[in-house]
Amino acid sequence: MKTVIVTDSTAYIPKDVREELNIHMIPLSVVIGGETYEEELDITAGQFYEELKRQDRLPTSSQPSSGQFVALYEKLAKDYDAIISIHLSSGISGTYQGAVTAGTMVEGVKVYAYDSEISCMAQGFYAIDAAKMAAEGKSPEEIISRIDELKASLRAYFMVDDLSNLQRGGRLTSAQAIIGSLLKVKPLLHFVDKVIVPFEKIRTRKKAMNRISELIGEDASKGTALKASIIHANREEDAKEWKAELEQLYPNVDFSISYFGPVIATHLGEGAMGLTWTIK
Ligand code: MYR
Repeated sequence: MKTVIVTDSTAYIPKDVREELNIHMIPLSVVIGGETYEEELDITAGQFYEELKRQDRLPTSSQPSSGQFVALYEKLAKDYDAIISIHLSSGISGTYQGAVTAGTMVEGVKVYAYDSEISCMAQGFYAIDAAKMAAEGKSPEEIISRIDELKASLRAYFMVDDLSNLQRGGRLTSAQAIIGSLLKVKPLLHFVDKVIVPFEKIRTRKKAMNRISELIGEDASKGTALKASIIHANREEDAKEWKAELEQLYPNVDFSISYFGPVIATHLGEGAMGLTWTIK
């Protein structure tokens, strides 16, 4: 049984890694300045942040069309028996549902759509491990059971400079009153049951970062080997500094740096920063 991995652009897995591991990527799009761009293909994160400075209207995002899914699955059906298609949380995007629907429309290949219930490099961790296992000839069931294991240990916390983007895009589910009081602070956010909710109210960015550092410390002290990724929205220098601090504190954790690309940054805004980790 030959299995191949598909994920969407919001995993922000660099192109060379995707190519090396044979991970196929389906792009989501952003509309900025009246133009539609498929992220990671027509627009890089760097170009997006530059363009953002020139625009006074906020960008919007959209999921891939079912035609895009069907075209990719049909192409892969020529060479593979199974496709595991791993997507950003169904609580924040219709992309996963698009994969499910397209999976019922193609013949000659079995499509396993997988709801990561998260996004960005957390989803990337799943796709990367899955692709390594697919290359070793593991069955779809074995691969999915490994992704479930990573998911059970996955934690992700992030903060934004300004909550209004998330509010306007309708991706922060909380009572209006709570959101109102959060606007004055830098809340730590996380995912519960596929949607974004506040984790704790914290007043400053530095305190929020220290709190995240404490949280990974709790897991790191249990002795299980962990991999972690700092995710930033155009704050590469801060991300590097934080990585150096975290590496000193937790030498047994394997840290990397990744980014919030155009689609996710449309909702989080420039300056957002987060940390995700799971078992190695
Ligand atoms: C769409 O238009 O379908 C895409 C909507 C994307 C919403 C993104 C909301 C923010 C997600 C933050 C992920 C942080 C992961 C660590």
